Amino acid sequence: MANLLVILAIIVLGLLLVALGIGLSRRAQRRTREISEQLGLPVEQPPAPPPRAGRGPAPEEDRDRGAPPSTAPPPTRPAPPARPRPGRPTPTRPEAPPPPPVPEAAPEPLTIPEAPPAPEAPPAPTPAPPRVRPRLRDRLGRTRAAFSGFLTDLGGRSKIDDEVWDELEESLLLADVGMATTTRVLADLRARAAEMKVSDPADLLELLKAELVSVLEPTDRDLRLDRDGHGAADGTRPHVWMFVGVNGVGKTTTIAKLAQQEVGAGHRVVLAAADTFRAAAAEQLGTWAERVGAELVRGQEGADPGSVVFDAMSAATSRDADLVLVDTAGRLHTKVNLMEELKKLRRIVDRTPGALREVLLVIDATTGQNGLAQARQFTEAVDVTGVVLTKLDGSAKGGIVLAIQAELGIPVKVVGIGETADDLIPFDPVEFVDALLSMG
Ligand SMILES: Nc1nc2c(ncn2[C@@H]2O[C@H](COP(=O)(O)OP(=O)(O)OP(=O)(O)O)[C@@H](O)[C@H]2O)c(=O)[nH]1
Ligand SMILES: [Mg+2]
Repeated sequence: MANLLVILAIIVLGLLLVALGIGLSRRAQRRTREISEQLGLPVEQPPAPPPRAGRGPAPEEDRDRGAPPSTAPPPTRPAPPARPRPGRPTPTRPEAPPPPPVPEAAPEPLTIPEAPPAPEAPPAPTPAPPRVRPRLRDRLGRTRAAFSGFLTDLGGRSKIDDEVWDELEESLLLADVGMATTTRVLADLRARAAEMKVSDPADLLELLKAELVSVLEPTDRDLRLDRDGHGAADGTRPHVWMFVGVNGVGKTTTIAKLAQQEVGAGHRVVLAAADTFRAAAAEQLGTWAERVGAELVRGQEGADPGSVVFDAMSAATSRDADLVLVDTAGRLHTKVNLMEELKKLRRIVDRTPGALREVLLVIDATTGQNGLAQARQFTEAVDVTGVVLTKLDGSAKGGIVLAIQAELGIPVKVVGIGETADDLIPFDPVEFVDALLSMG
C-alpha cells in the first residue's frame, strides 16, 4: 500500500513537471514574439487555417468564365512590417473604405440551344429531263419564206386588189402547193371574201388561214396502235406498221423516231430489217434499235425480205411484243417488179388478219410535186394509209402537204423536222398553217 502511494505520488509529480514545462515554453514563445515585434523583426505566423468555402478567391476557371468576383476580402497576407525610420513616425494607412457592393450580375437569360437543323433530305433522284418537243414553226423556215413577201405586202395595203391575189397565187406555187390545189384555194377564198364582203387585208389573211386548214381537215391522223399495248380489240397482236418509199427519203430514220416514241410509251417494239439489198441497211437499223431500246430481227444480205417479215412477226409474237416496224428497201415507184415485191411483203403480213395497221409512205418534202406521183404509185401497190413527210426542216416546198391531202386524200400523219430521234412530230394543220402565215 505504501508502495502504491509512492508510485502515485511520483506520477502526479511527473505530470506537474510536464504541465509546468509546457506553460514555460508558451510563455517563452509569447515573450520572443513581443521582443521581435518591438525590434521590427519578422514574426513567424502560425499556419493560416484553410479558407472557408465560399469566402476565398474564385478559382481560376470561375474567373475565366466571367464569374462575379468574390465579395470576400482579399486574403490576409501579412505585409512585412515597415521598418521604423528614425525621426519619422510610422505612417498609418487610413483604413480603405469598404468596396462598393458589387451588383449582382443579372441572371443570364435562359437560352435554349437551338435544335440542330434537321438533316437535309437526300436530293431526289433527278428525273430524266422531259423531251422538249421541237416547234414546227422554228423548223419551217424555208417554206415560211415563200409567204414572207406576200405577208409584208399585205400588211402595207389598205384594200384587197388584184395585186394581192396575184401575190398570194405566186406564194402558194412557190411553196409547192401545186397548181390544182392553188387554183382551188384561190377560187374558194375569193368566193368567201365576196360573200362576207371582206375588204380589209387583215381579214383576208384570217380567211386564208381558215381555208388552208379546211383543206387539211377533217381527217384521222392517229397512228393505229391500241395504246394499252394489248393489241387490237379483236385480240390481234402484235400490230405491224410497214414503211415504204423511194430511196433516201428517210424511212429508216423515221422508223427509229417512231420506235423511240413507242418504247417511251411503254410498248415493246421489234424492228424488221426487210431491206436486205444492202448489209449496211440492216446495220443502220440495228444501231438505231440499240439506241432507242427496240429489238432487231434481220436476215442475211440478199435474203428474201418476206422471210425477214415472217420471222419478225413470229419473234414478236413469242416475245409478247406490241409492235413490229418493217423497214423496206427504197425503190423507184416506176419499177414494176419492185412494186410487186412490196405487194408480196404486204400479203405476208396480211396472213395474220388485222395485224397490218399502217402502211406509211415516206415522202421527202424537198422533192415537192414529185412526191405526188410517188404517192399515187405506192398507193396503187400497197394501199397506203398515211404519209410521213420528212425533211420539212430543210424544204422550201412544205406546201406539198396541202397537195397530198387535197389531191390524194391521204392524211399526212407525222412530219420529220430533223435528223435526231426526237425530230418527229404529229402533223397538226392549225399549227402548220399558223407557222406558214405568221410574221416574225
Ligand atoms: N433534215 C432531215 N434529214 C432527215 C430527216 N429524215 C431523214 N433524214 C436524213 O435523210 C437521210 C436518209 O435517211 P434514211 O432514213 O437512211 O432514208 P431511207 O429512206 O431509209 O433510205 P434508203 O434505205 O436508202 O432507201 C439521212 O441522212 C437522214 O439523216 C428529216 O426529217 N430531216
Ligand atoms: Mg433505209
